[in-house]
Amino acid sequence: MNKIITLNEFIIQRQADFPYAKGELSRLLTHIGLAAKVVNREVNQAGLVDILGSLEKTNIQGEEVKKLDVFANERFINAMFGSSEIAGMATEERADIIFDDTEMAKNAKYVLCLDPLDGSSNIDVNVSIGTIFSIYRRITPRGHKPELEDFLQEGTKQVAAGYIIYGSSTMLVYTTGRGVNGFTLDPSIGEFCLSHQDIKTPLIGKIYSVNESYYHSFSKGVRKFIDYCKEPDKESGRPYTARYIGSLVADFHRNLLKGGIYMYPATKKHPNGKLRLLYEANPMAFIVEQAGGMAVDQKGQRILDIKPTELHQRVPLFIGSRNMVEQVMQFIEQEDGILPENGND
Ligand code: P6P
Repeated sequence: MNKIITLNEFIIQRQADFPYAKGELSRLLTHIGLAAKVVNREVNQAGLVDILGSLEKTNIQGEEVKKLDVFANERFINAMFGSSEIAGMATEERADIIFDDTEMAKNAKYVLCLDPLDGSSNIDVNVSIGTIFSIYRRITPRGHKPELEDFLQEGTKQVAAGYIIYGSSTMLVYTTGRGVNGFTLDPSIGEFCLSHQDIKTPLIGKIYSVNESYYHSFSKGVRKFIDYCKEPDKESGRPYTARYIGSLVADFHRNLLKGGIYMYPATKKHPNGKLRLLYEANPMAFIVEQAGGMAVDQKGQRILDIKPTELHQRVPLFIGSRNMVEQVMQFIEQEDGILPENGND
């Protein structure tokens, strides 16, 4: 019988990969695992306790705030500052960066960008949702509170990124730049156990994930690619399969394992797409590239190379199997030119 390797054992084993790290990153990842277990418990009980539904208010994004959004946000904030390894955080639920005015936090090495509960509109109907995190080394001097520039770093500067998917089973998937590994929560022992070692996404995908209700609002190149996915063609295995759950973490995770592309293109309503660069696109781009995939914006620019200018800036996202990302970029280039117009009338 294979030996069970828990998340903590794995992190410690891999710590040798980071000679410069004296265990801070390991402790931080361990605390993320702890926060994930707490949120998982609430997500799984959500139907039983008064934590479903809305708080009848909107967040800074103008989106309806679910009770679980706030719960997850607060749990991760507490766990992260409790790790004493984080100087500050940027989360979807807060307009500005959050920091802990203690000497311990001011001297911490890392900052964290977080989407505490992505896809939470699905929680009331029991569809998988997730938490997405991205970790950077701060660039301003330690001993002081972090500044905005600590968070506006290119995605290539991430030291770690990952997500937790609260689904039929709860998984934590992360990378520190040496491959992607997945851990499944074993509720009987309350531990995340290594279940998907060194994940590689299929280079050839046959699943496309996009909200087709916006079809007429997409650029011509995007529309042409969607038409291409639907055209029967035995040789290339088309029509491809359409799968869209409306929860990035769930759609991304399925495509990561099975191959496919997730797209959130520019539309009239969302000229820069809907997904945020810092705590959705960048962490998923780090993971998919480590797994052999590709992630670009609608100009074909590598997501990880984008220099952020705002904390909550949005970016069009095309992410997944290399062949499908290259295919859609060819349609965009030939139909829309290099800088495609945003959306159609
Ligand atoms: P739409 C959830 O709000 C989210 O950020 C992603 O998880 C999901 O893929 C997308 O938005 C769904 O957006 O416009 O298709 O409902």
